Amino acid sequence: MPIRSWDIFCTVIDNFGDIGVCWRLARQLAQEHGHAVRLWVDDLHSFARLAPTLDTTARSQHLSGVEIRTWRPGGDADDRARFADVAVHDAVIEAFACHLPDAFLARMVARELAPAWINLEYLSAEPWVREHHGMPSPHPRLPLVKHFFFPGFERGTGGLLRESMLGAQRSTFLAGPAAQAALWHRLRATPDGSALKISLFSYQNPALPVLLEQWRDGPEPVQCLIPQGLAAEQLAAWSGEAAVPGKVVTRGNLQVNIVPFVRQEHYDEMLWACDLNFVRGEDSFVRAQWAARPLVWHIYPQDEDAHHDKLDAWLTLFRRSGVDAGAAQALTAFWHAWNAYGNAPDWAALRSKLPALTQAAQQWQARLLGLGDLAANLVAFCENRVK
Ligand code: TRH
Repeated sequence: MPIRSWDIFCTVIDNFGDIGVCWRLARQLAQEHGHAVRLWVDDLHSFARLAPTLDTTARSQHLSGVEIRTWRPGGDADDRARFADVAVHDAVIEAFACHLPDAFLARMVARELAPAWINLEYLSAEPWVREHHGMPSPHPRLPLVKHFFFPGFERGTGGLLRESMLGAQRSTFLAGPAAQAALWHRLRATPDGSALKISLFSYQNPALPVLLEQWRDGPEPVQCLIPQGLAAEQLAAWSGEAAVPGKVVTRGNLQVNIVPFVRQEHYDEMLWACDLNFVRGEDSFVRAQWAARPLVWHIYPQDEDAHHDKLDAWLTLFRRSGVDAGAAQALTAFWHAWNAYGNAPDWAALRSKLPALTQAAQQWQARLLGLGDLAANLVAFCENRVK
C-alpha cells in the first residue's frame, strides 16, 4: 500500500527527547518525502523550546510543512469532538508507546483501508532490538495490528534519523566563516581560537564539579559551552555565579559560556563547532554521532540501573568498529564515570586519546550511513511489510 500521509502521536514525558525525535521525523516526512503529516502533541511549551515560532495557544497550526494539533493522553471529554472531523492518514505512529486515544482508534477502524500502525520505540544498541524490530502486535479487540519499529545501530533495525542534506550542511558550515560567526553570535559567545571547544548538554551530574576542576587546573585552555538548563544550574552552584545565557565564567584554564537553548536546527551547528560533545538522552546522542566528533553520553537514567546495559551495548558496538583499543578503554572509563558507575572522571586520560577518537568518530559515522535513514526505512517498512 503506498503511504503518503501520517498521523504521529507524541507525549512529552519530561525533557525534550520525545518531541525532539517526533518533530524531526515529522519535518523529514513532510519536507523530504512530500507527505502530509499531522503531529499530535500534548505539551506545546516544551515543543516551543525546539521550535520557537510555535504558537503555544493554538490547538491547530502549520509549521515547517507539518500540521500540528494538540491532544490529551488518556483522553478527555473533548476527545469525540477533537477527532470527529479527522480523516485518519495512511500511517499512524504511536511514539514511544504513548497509547492512542479510544476515539482515534475508533476512527482508524472506521477507515476503509486500515492504516499502517507503528509503535516507534526508544533507541537502544542492545542485540535484542534486531529480534524485536518489526514484530506485529494484534489489538486484543479491534481489527488492527500494530508493528514495533526500533531505531538502531545495526542492520536489521530501523536505523537512525538523518536528514538527506545533513552532510552537505555540515561541510558548508565547516567551510564557511560567516555561518560559524552567525552561530557564535547566536550563542552569545566569542570563540577562543586557542582553546579546546567542548559543548556540554547533560542532566544533573555528580561528576560535573570534578570535571570542571580538572579543566580549570589542566595544562590547556578549555572553552565549554553549556546550554541553559540542568548543567548550567549545577555550574551556578559550583561557581557561585548566576548562570544566565551570555554569562562567562572563568576559572584557571577553563572558560564556560552559558548559551541559550537554540532551535533544533542550530543545535547541530554547535556540535559541529566543537572538538568534543557531551550529549544526553536520545536525539542529541544521535546528532553527536552525525557530527563525527568524539562524544560523551549521559544516558537517561532508568530504575535499577537498566540504562547501564544500554550504555555498555553501544560501547561494545563502538569497540568492535575498529577503534584503537587504548582509546576505547579511555572512552569507556570516562563514560562510566559520567554515568555514576563509581569511578572518577579522568580527563587527562580521555584528552590524550581525542585524536584517535576523532578518527574513530568519522569511521563510525560512515558505518552508520550504511544503515539508511530511519524515515526512509519507516516508509519502506509501512509500504512493504505492514499488511
Ligand atoms: O531532553 P532529553 O534528555 O530527552 C530525553 C530522552 O530522549 C530520553 O530517552 C527520554 O526518555 C526522555 O527525554 C523523556 O535529551 P535528547 O533526547 O537529546 O533531546 C534533547 C532535544 O533538544 C534534541 O532534539 C536536541 C534539542 N536541543 C535543541 O533543540 N536546542 C538546544 O540548545 C539543545 C541543548 C538541545
